[in-house]
Amino acid sequence: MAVLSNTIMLCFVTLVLLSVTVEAKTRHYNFTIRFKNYTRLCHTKPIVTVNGRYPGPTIYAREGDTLLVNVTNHVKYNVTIHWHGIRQLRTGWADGPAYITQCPIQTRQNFVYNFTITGQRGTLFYHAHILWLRATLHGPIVILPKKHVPYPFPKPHKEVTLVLGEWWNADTEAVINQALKSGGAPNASDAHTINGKPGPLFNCSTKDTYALAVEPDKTYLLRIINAALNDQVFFSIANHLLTVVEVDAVYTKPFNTKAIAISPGQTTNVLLNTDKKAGRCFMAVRAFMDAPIPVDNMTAAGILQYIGTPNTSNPVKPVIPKINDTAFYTNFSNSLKSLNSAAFPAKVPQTVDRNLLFTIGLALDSCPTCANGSRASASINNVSFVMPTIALLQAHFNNISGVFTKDFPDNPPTPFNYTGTPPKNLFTSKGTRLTSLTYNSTVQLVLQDTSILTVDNHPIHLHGFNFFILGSGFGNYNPKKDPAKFNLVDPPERNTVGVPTGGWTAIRFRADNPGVWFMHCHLEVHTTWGLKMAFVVENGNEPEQSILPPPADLPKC
Ligand SMILES: *[C@@H]1O[C@H](CO)[C@@H](O)[C@H](O)[C@H]1NC(C)=O
Ligand SMILES: *[C@@H]1O[C@H](CO)[C@@H](O)[C@H](O)[C@H]1NC(C)=O
Ligand SMILES: *[C@@H]1O[C@H](CO)[C@@H](O)[C@H](O)[C@H]1NC(C)=O
Ligand SMILES: *[C@@H]1O[C@H](CO)[C@@H](O)[C@H](O)[C@H]1NC(C)=O
Ligand SMILES: *[C@@H]1O[C@H](CO)[C@@H](O)[C@H](O)[C@H]1NC(C)=O
Ligand SMILES: *[C@@H]1O[C@H](CO)[C@@H](O)[C@H](O)[C@H]1NC(C)=O
Ligand SMILES: *[C@@H]1O[C@H](CO)[C@@H](O)[C@H](O)[C@H]1NC(C)=O
Ligand SMILES: *[C@@H]1O[C@H](CO)[C@@H](O)[C@H](O)[C@H]1NC(C)=O
Ligand SMILES: *[C@@H]1O[C@H](CO)[C@@H](O)[C@H](O)[C@H]1NC(C)=O
Ligand SMILES: *[C@@H]1O[C@H](CO)[C@@H](O)[C@H](O)[C@H]1NC(C)=O
Ligand SMILES: *[C@@H]1O[C@H](CO)[C@@H](O)[C@H](O)[C@H]1NC(C)=O
Ligand SMILES: *[C@@H]1O[C@H](CO)[C@@H](O)[C@H](O)[C@H]1NC(C)=O
Ligand SMILES: [Cu+2]
Repeated sequence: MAVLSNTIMLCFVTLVLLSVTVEAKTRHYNFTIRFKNYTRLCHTKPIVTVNGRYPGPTIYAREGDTLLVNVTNHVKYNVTIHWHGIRQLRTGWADGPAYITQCPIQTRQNFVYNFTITGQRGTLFYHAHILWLRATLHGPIVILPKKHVPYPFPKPHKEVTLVLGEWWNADTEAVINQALKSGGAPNASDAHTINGKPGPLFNCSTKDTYALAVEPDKTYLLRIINAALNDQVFFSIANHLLTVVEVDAVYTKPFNTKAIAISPGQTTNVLLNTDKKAGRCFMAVRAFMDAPIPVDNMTAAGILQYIGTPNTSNPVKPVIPKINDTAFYTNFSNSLKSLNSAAFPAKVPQTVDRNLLFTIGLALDSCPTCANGSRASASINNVSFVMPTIALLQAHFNNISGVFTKDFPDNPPTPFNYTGTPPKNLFTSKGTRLTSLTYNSTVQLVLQDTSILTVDNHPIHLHGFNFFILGSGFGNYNPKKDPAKFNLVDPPERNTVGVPTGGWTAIRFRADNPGVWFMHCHLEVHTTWGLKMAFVVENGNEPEQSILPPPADLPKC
């Protein structure tokens, strides 16, 4: 007995010492996935939520903390949750994309996501990673710096999260199912939203207006998340400049801008100086679309209100770039640079072990039952990805054959003028093909948009890594001329990059995280159509260079 209590005492003392020196905490969250009726634009429908909330509750943590999120599924759909942008070093089991790293959590089942936030601080978000459930199943992740570590910018008076989303009056699963059946594009959303609310520029929506009350002469940190399903957007606040200080949980060199461009999957932290004495100003969200594709082109609005200004005062009109303002989008993207300070260096790989060129774009599949005999499709290097029925990571870890092959092409199978006159055969090939990467190798990947069906801007998201964006341009990537213009010093470091419409983007990353990592377009409709693939990063030679064993409660298929 005495020995036992001594041991307990010892453990206790060690734990206390550890928590004083390391200060890392384990934070517990319960996520109950359930339906709740929500009304927007005069339409009421049951939506899938976390704990009944839309957007979902914010997860707060500090760099170095471990999160234990117990997700219990009480809806009729299979569910998984992805912790978007969290690196998941050696813990790919907790990453979340269904049938890539885990089998889904089935109705009435639960799974505890267990992961540690290492070397990251800033704003990220979580969202469902199955079907179109992330339309309503998403919420912010706020990672504060370690205790006593300041921000590399003036300490804000207050911090605010702004989740940008999309609302459909119809059930979103019905929207995509109808599209897959007909072969055409799914219906666009009925409204964009700010923290779940479309705002007063819609009929029947005045009471669903997000309002932020501010004091004059203060600095606010706005943590902006694009959780929309299919639309890249601009965001602005009338009469105010925004100072960008962080993207995708990586600090940037600060710069001022009238508006930001933000793709689904991206996050942007801005400082807002409330440099007016009083007033009410619209904050606005509008889609960015510079290809001939119909989108939800309505303006969502919220209100920035100086405390003391009467609610009857008319808000200053929103100003926001035009829906097709490619020049603004390009200029904004090119303004982003890593902070690259002594404390936060940009560790850009200066040499390349593996060179990849991936075409990304929209195409067609044959579909005898569809309206035009064909169905919209999407592919990378002409492969439209086929989802397996057991998780790729499980197949990889347990050496189960027949689930996937490691022969994803490094280059387009047939070179052509990618952004010129489309080829005659628009049909894609099918496969569950992966690219194998050696542990700790450096990878350069050029993403090249195609004009096969139509050009479009694709926000490409890589799981398990941040990458550096070395350069981008319009037309076809030129391997002889373009590398001379690459930024190898302070390029932006992100997890999601919008590849220009009819253009290309070159990224680099170090494959230092063993596991199976999904890469896909973060426009959900394009993912559904097959614009996705995965990397297998093989284990290194040392034990700490290998993926950890799967958790005992990992769902089974
Ligand atoms: C989570 O739910 C369990 C019951 O299942 C409860 O004991 C625990 O206190 C809850 N934790 C939090 C952080 O709410
Ligand atoms: C939503 O409202 C409908 C109609 O009132 C009702 O039948 C349904 O049970 C409600 N669903 C939930 C999850 O509350
Ligand atoms: C997770 O939550 C479920 C109930 O929703 C509970 O039965 C289970 O014990 C919880 N698991 C842990 C590890 O807390
Ligand atoms: C979480 O995972 C770590 C390994 O990364 C393991 O040591 C720990 O026991 C796990 N915690 C729980 C509650 O399962
Ligand atoms: C999509 O829009 C069309 C045309 O407005 C409409 O007829 C159809 O019902 C909509 N689909 C869904 C699933 O709401
Ligand atoms: C709101 O309703 C009015 C009158 O019915 C109509 O003219 C206007 O176009 C509607 N606006 C929106 C955004 O639906
Ligand atoms: C005035 O608007 C603010 C938000 O802008 C809101 O919090 C407050 O309740 C409103 N007051 C009245 C009396 O409507
Ligand atoms: C917005 O989109 C709708 C539907 O595609 C279209 O009819 C309308 O003309 C567009 N409005 C503007 C201002 O572009
Ligand atoms: C943007 O759209 C407007 C019409 O809505 C058109 O007049 C203009 O030429 C377009 N700009 C570009 C750069 O395509
Ligand atoms: C590709 O097509 C575009 C558009 O037709 C054309 O401007 C360009 O010169 C072509 N490039 C090559 C290498 O043929
Ligand atoms: C990865 O490679 C870099 C450069 O060669 C080296 O500095 C680093 O130590 C390696 N990391 C691991 C974990 O092997
Ligand atoms: C849920 O996932 C399991 C395992 O993959 C699958 O067998 C089942 O059909 C799925 N259920 C639904 C409703 O999709
Ligand atoms: Cu896309």
